[in-house]
Amino acid sequence: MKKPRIRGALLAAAHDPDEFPEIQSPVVALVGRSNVGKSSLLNRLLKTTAARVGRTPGKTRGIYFYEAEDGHLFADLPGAGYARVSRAEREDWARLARALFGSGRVTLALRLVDARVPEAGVDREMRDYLDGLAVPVLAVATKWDRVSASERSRARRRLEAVHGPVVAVSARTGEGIDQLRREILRRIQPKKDDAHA
Ligand SMILES: Nc1nc2c(ncn2[C@@H]2O[C@H](COP(=O)(O)OP(=O)(O)OP(=O)(O)O)[C@@H](O)[C@H]2O)c(=O)[nH]1
Ligand SMILES: [Mg+2]
Repeated sequence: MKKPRIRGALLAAAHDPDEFPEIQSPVVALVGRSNVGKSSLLNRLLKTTAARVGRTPGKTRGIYFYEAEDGHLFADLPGAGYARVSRAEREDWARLARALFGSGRVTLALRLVDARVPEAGVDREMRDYLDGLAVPVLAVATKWDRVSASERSRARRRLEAVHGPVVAVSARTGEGIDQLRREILRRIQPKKDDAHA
């Protein structure tokens, strides 16, 4: 009998590529430096509290795969490049990321940046990393609630000068989440014409 699946459920926690689940659906990967808000955003997108959120950077260790209600998967990656992580942990990140993107199943990468920090060094590393892959990328500015109303247009201009169009979201208030969900679906769903080809 087929195992009943709970929406937004954790499918696998992989600390090694050997532990990846069998991937048959498109994968949306969340990439960004430690503490940028990947897991918090994921909880909002999934309407769960399944993903572990932390005050201490480096909360997410392996790649966590979740099943979204729209049929695709989300992959929550560990935070990249946090200064205190060891060389071994950096190598782990690279190995996991290489295996994930090498699977050919990642149809979209959400590249998260902090709305108040146009581009930290690690963000640039992530941008270069993703630019080297043939994966579509959507830039997402997190913690938008921390940008005051009077600062918002200036903050957006600064972000977009570096990243191009960004979707600004707050996992705290839920602002921008519906828009992000729509953008994700628009990018991962096959176009109507292709479906009949
Ligand atoms: N104000 C505000 N705080 C947020 C938001 N999203 C996340 N945070 C806070 O930022 C911290 C880090 O959030 P996480 O979701 O664990 O970040 P992460 O990118 O998954 O971190 P790692 O797993 O360590 O890579 C936590 O203290 C969150 O409560 C947001 O939209 N607004
Ligand atoms: Mg996390």
